[in-house]
Amino acid sequence: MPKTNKQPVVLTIAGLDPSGGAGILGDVKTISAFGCYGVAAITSVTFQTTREVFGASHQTAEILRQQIEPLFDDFEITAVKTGMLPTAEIVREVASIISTRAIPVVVVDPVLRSTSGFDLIDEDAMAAMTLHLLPLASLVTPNVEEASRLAGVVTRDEPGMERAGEIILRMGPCAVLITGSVADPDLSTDLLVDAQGPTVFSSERVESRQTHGTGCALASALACLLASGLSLRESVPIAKRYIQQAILAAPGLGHGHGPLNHFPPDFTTDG
Ligand code: PXL
Repeated sequence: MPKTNKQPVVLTIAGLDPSGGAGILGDVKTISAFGCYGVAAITSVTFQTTREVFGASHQTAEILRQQIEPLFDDFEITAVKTGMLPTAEIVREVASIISTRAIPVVVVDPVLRSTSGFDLIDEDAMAAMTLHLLPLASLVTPNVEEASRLAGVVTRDEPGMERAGEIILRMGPCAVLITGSVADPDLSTDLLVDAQGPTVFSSERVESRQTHGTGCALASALACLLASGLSLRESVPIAKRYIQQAILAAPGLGHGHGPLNHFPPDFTTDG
């Protein structure tokens, strides 16, 4: 009999990007890279390449529930990571499922728009996310544009990011990580805001077009690290280093914003 090796089970509830860089395919690859076991439920089937999103077929709340409920009956799910939640109906369903289960880690990536500029969720979904889902989150991971829209303030510089972080924190999550500050073009600066106050995490920025799905990968990496028992302040630098290595080792596939290498050869979790 093989020795049992209980990996944390991480559920991603997100869209399908058939080109493999973002959404559940990118998430499950990231989850595997962190030694966790990935399970997934599809909120929307998008039609896209690395160049462009052409459209999407959103799932109903009923179809989403039918995917998720059996997973909870079969697995002990340590972390849930949410991505593209395209409609208010879907957001409310996800919030309802999460609120009736004891899930130790809930990471909400408030995906609003694709890198190529396609709106992935509607206005009602954004309002529902603020109202129903953010209060259930251990961590919410907006980029600066998403943070601006959620908080209704400009987040171009560090004081702006801090203000947005505090506004979003008051919506109910335990912590907010705002990513992708452009204040210093040489640095990748993220701001964590939680009950302990604001903390800045900076690393060298990697200039690249191979960035499709970086937000999905960062949120999935954080879900895994938190599921493995690390603190937020331990997890953020590791997740940032993973993204940096995944961009540096990108395979250069497709003709647009290419995918990451979700299994970067030089990456280890211990620095
Ligand atoms: O990177 C944001 C994102 C998230 N989820 C899905 C996507 C995208 C971007 O295209 O397609 C399914």
